[in-house]
Amino acid sequence: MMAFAVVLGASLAISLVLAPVASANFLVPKSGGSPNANQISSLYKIILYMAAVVFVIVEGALVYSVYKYRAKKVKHAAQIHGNTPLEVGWTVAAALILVAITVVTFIKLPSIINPPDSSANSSFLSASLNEPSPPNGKKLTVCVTGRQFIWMYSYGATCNKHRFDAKLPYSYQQMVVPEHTTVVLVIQSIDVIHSWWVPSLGGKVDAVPGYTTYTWFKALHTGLFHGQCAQLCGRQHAFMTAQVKVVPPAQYRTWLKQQGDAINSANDQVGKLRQQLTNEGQL
Ligand SMILES: [Cu+2]
Repeated sequence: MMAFAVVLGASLAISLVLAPVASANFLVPKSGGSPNANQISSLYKIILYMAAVVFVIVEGALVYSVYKYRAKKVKHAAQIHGNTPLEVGWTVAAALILVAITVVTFIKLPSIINPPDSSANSSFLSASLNEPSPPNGKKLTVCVTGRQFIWMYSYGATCNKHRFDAKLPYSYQQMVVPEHTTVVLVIQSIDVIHSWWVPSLGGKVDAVPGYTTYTWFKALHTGLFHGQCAQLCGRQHAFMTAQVKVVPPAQYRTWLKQQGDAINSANDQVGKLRQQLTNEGQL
C-alpha cells in the first residue's frame, strides 16, 4: 500500500508541475480572444482533467501491481480467472465517463457554433439570411479568400456576392476588425484547400474551392492575433500566415475609409496609365 501511495503522490506531483505549462497554452488550446475560443478551451480542459484522473488511477494501479506482484523465486504465480464485479465495475464506469463527456459536449456546442450578439457600442452592422447570424441578426461580414499563399479579406455585407468588386475595401494577410463586434467570416478558396485558423479567436475552418464555409468570432479586447493556414496547401504553405488586428470601433471606421480611398486612388492611377498606353498605341 505504501508503494501505491508513493506512485499516486508522484503522479499528482507531475500533474501539478504540468499545470502551469497547461495554462500557458502548451497543453490546452489558445483562448482569450473570443467567446468561442474560450468555450473550446474550457471543453478541452474538462476532458483533459477527466483523462488525467483516469491516467493517474490506471497507471498508479499498474505500477503498484508490477511492484507488489513482481516475480519471486519460490512462489508460483497465482492463477486468476477474472473478477466479475471488478470487470462489470470498470466497464460501467468507462461508459458513464463517456456519457458525461457527451452531455458536457452537447451543452457546450451551441456556444461554440452560434455567434452571440455584438455589444451595444457596435455600429456598421448588417443582416443576411444565409450566413450564421447572432440572435439579433446584426453582424459585421468579412469575406476570407484563400489562395496560394496568402489570405485576402473583403469587408462588407455584399462581399459574399462580389468579393472582388473593386469598390469594396479589401486587405491581404492582416484583417482589421472592431472589438466587441460579432464578425462573421465567409470563407472561400480560389485554388486548393486551405484552412483558416487563428487559435485565440476560435476553431479551424477549411476553405474549399467551390464551397463556402463560415465561422465567427467576437473579439473581447483589442490586440494582434496570429494564425497560420492549417492545411498543407503547397510549397509556400508555411508562409501563409494570418493576422487579425482588433482595434476600437472608431479606429476601424477610419482605417476602412483610408483603405477604401487608397484602393480607389491606386485604381484611378492604373486606369489613367492604361488610358495613356492605349492612346500611345502600346496596349
Ligand atoms: Cu494555405
